[in-house]
Amino acid sequence: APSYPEYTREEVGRHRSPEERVWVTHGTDVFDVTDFVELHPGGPDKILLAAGGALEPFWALYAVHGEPHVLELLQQYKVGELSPDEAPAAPDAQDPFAGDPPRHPGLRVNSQKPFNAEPPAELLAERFLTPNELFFTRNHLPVPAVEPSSYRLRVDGPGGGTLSLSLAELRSRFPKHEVTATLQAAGNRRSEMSRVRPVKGLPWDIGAISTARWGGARLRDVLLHAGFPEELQGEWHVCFEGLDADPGGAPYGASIPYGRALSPAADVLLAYEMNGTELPRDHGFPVRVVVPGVVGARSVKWLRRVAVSPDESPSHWQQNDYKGFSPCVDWDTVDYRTAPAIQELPVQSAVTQPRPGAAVPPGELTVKGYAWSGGGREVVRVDVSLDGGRTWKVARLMGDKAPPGRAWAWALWELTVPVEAGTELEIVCKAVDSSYNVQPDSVAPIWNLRGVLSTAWHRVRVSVQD
Ligand SMILES: Nc1nc2c(c(=O)[nH]1)N[C@H]1C(S)=C(S)[C@@H](COP(=O)(O)O)O[C@H]1N2
Ligand SMILES: [Mo]
Repeated sequence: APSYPEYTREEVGRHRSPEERVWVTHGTDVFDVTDFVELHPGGPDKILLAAGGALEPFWALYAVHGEPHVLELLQQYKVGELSPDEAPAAPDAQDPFAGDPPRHPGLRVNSQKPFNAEPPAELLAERFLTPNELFFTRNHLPVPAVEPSSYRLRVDGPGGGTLSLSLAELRSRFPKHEVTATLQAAGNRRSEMSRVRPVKGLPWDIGAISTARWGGARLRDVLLHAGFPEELQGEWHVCFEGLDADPGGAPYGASIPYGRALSPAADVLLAYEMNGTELPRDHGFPVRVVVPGVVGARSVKWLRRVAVSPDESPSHWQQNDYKGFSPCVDWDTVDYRTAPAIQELPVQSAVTQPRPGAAVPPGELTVKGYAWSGGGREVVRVDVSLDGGRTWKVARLMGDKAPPGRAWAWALWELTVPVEAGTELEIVCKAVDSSYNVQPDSVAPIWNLRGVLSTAWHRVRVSVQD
């Protein structure tokens, strides 16, 4: 057998583009796949996501790679082996984030501690259900370590008593209900807003949105079991607390109106399953709230307590964050008491393919993307322009028809159009929901200091190769 040179993972990591050569690893083998990039059946953009690192986490997402001929094909590109004395880095005992779970290397990380990351746009709309490993993660604090056998959910009852539910009781006492729902962060597409004027917040691109099939108990069933009525007179809220707490001991918290929590049509879950498996640690293991049609911030993860109150959650994240303001409001004048907490989100859409700055081949171009609206409002149409919004075509919507008013999941869409060599395109998309709500055409008039609710027409400039 030929003997191969040895490389460290760091050395492999320096080969991430066709200019620096494209190296990947599989097992302990190192491959130079530069010449294969253009031949990749899934497209060059997809294989480049793995450049400089291991293939396995990506192959795990796409079953076709499991076939033997794929490994055979790879073998011809072998250039080396990983050095056997590569030791994993020792965890730091002082670091509050040292206990965070491992993550998929394909995620685009916006902040490591706390962990905030989005799936790469190239993979975002490839699947109707986002694989758990790629589902965007929005953490404010370290991920709590929960021992499932000692986990208890506390529900404060109406008469002052409390209900304490183990994970086994939550699973066995209440019927399992399944809902396919998209979660979107309030700050999705914030980076487009910062280009108008700086805003405070994580620089999310278009990927702070993902879709899963959630399984769990209905919040409604648990509250009725605790003794709450179908309806309460006046204003009431259901408040949630997470097991993650800031250094002062304040837990992450949020609330939703009582009516939504009790409505059988609102499908609010205490979820313990995500796409058929137990919740991953980053997404709230062992139990999280899922509030379909509502901003992600209300879907409290690592749920420890549910309470009913005449007031909204006292949490910082309910009171002094996740609210929208006029472009004229700045950090000197903002008064968080004057604006309602964001609940249902406005209609949204984005182009996931091609990516900004791409040079696409002439002939036929397929434009792909997602569209979604809050409050269960179905996306009824997506318009796409290739000339900056002067002329339009209607995209083909893909997805299952939802019951009226309960369209909790996004629609993926695509449009194939002829494109001429040597031209510049400004691709634009905009969605229409079942209430005929539309997206604003530009960002500046909806700019706000926190960079939330960024839903302007999505614009992507590309050139067509000669
Ligand atoms: N306990 C707890 N719940 C939380 C958060 C958090 O930091 N702690 N982040 C919230 C926000 S702002 C969003 S957008 C969603 C993100 O859920 P995901 O990480 O599963 O995508 O979780 C929400 N629930
Ligand atoms: Mo969020």
